[in-house]
Amino acid sequence: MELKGKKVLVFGAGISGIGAADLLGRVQARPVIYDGNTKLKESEILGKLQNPSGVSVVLGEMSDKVLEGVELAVLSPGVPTDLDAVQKIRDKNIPIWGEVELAYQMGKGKVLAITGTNGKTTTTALTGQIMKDYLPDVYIVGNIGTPYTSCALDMTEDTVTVAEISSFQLETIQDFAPRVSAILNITEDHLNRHHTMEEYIRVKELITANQSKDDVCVLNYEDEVLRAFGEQVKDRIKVVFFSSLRQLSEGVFLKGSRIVVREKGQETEVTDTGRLKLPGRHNYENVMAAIAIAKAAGVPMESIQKTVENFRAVPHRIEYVTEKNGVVYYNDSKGTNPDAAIKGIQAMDRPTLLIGGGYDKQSEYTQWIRSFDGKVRYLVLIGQTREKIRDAAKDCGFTDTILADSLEEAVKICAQKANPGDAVLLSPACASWGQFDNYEQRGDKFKEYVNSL
Ligand code: UMA
Repeated sequence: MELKGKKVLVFGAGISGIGAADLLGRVQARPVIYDGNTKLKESEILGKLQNPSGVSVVLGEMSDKVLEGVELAVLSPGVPTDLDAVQKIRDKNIPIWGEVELAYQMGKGKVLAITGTNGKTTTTALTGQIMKDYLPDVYIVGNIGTPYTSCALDMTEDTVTVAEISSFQLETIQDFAPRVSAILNITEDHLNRHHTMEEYIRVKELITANQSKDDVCVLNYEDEVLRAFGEQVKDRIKVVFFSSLRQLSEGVFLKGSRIVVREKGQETEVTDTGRLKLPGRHNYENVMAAIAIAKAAGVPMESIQKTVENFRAVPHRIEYVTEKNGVVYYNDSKGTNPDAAIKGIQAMDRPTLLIGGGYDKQSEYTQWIRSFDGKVRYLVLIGQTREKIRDAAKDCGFTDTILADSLEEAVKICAQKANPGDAVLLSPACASWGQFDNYEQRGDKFKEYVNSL
């Protein structure tokens, strides 16, 4: 689509909206940034743009007037597609692209795209590092925090883009076609947005929708949904499985403590898990997925091996903070759903004071509480879900819960109650929204409170 001179509505004034408006400005379109939040200030939004001239801002109600002459709407990932305001755009037959679709249409080169409920940030960061260590022109973008649109116009045919893509972003793709896609796992998350598990799975699987015979899709063999999906799409795309539980006839898998690639009957050892700086089986899965993606993108095995052995955990994912009075503090603010938080508590090897709770995504907490495995001394709860989690814990027979009014108070309670040799873990099983802008801010605040104890 030629965008020069066209009026384009950018829905959402967060980092995706700013990235999209900047890109549109550079191709001489006429962006109008729309945001439902009336507390935002036009001057502050314009102040974030590289070139605000010609960009207008509309806040509050989505009126018919705003949509007059609009030829394309670009949605930020956080905007639900069933919102009345979005329906209004649809009713006017205005094409709707997600911010990712806009970037894809404007970008160049090869795209490697990673989705999954958990592990996608670590896998994207690791895959991105493998590509950067091998090639000169690599961007790491998407849900990981750098909007894809912010780099799209700087790409060339030689660029490799490694993109973390959330289910929110997949809902609004159209032609987005990665050369290599990966779905790491699918467990319950974001049901307040997608409503049913079936719909959440459908949206995640959209990552392969425009892939064809020469493209590759990397899937977790131990996820039943993904194993079945692999069977279903294998005639349309090349499927590569990885497994942490069994030796596959083809693919990437754990053989004892070694990570092995088997291809056409030929086995190659990539590394030993003992040499990795990422702990836990879930991380071995992330590493195997990154190996499969990088291999499909043509990176030689020696280069892959070097990077995976040197790669450290990303911030906010079971991140060691400090030790105070014999108590070790870990920041797992990225544990934004029960399944991710289960990985957090499983990684602890000592009695733990766990801080949980936050924004209500209508998740079920029972499995998370059952995974405590006698390790949790106290569960300190904050945010909108604190009562709901306390009640779920009680139903599971776990009563050592404490309600706190803020994260700062929760940290102080943990510091008072912890004994030398204990761990304090922030792994909330909930999103941060409502109390914080995002999980990064929550994790940074946690580290600040811990360091000032
Ligand atoms: N808005 C409305 N109406 C709505 C909803 C939102 O006007 O109904 C406006 C808000 O007032 C706000 C703006 O939209 O001003 C926010 O847009 P956004 O929520 O899409 O946030 P961005 O800042 O653009 O960040 C988004 C992703 N956020 C979400 O998906 C919620 C970031 O993922 C991503 O890093 C960024 O784009 C760059 O691509 C964060 C996230 O929490 C990390 N992702 C979820 C997750 O990982 O679980 C999916």
